[in-house]
Amino acid sequence: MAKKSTTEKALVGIIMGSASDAETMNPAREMLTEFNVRCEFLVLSAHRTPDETLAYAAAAAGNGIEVIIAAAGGAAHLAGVIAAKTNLPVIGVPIKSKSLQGLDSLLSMVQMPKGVPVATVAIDGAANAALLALRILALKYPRIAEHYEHFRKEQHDAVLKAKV
Ligand code: RP5
Repeated sequence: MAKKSTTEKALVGIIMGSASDAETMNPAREMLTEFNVRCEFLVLSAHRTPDETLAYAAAAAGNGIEVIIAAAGGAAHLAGVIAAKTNLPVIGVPIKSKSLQGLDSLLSMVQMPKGVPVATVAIDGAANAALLALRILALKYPRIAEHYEHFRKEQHDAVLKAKV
């Protein structure tokens, strides 16, 4: 497939609750890069930097962001707090925690109250979060839709070619 130019501005915000989440979230950044979609990749905490988190969420759409991916572990309120302050689609990634292996993160994130949706993916599901963001963007950007079809075909062919 011909290489397509990368979007000029960041369309996706990847936010994580701690620098310790960055390694887990790198696959999301890599997936978006593979699709030539720019992203912001930054640490903001619902609990440790609440004012900055709310300010980011409130300004994101005006800054050109179209989808937000929010990752947090433990008492994982980041995605929900961001969703409370923006109308952009918010995808939550529950991060695997040391004490409860991410079950705490998953349950904190997935049980949003009616009226404030967060699309929660699997524990540590960074790549799928990016793919879901790309599917949302593909509704607006034909070249992302085309790239996604190519990705699906490659995945399909790889499964059928697998030697076991
Ligand atoms: C959450 O607590 C973060 O998202 C991270 O997953 C977890 C641990 O954070 P650190 O104590 O490593 O900063 O807020």
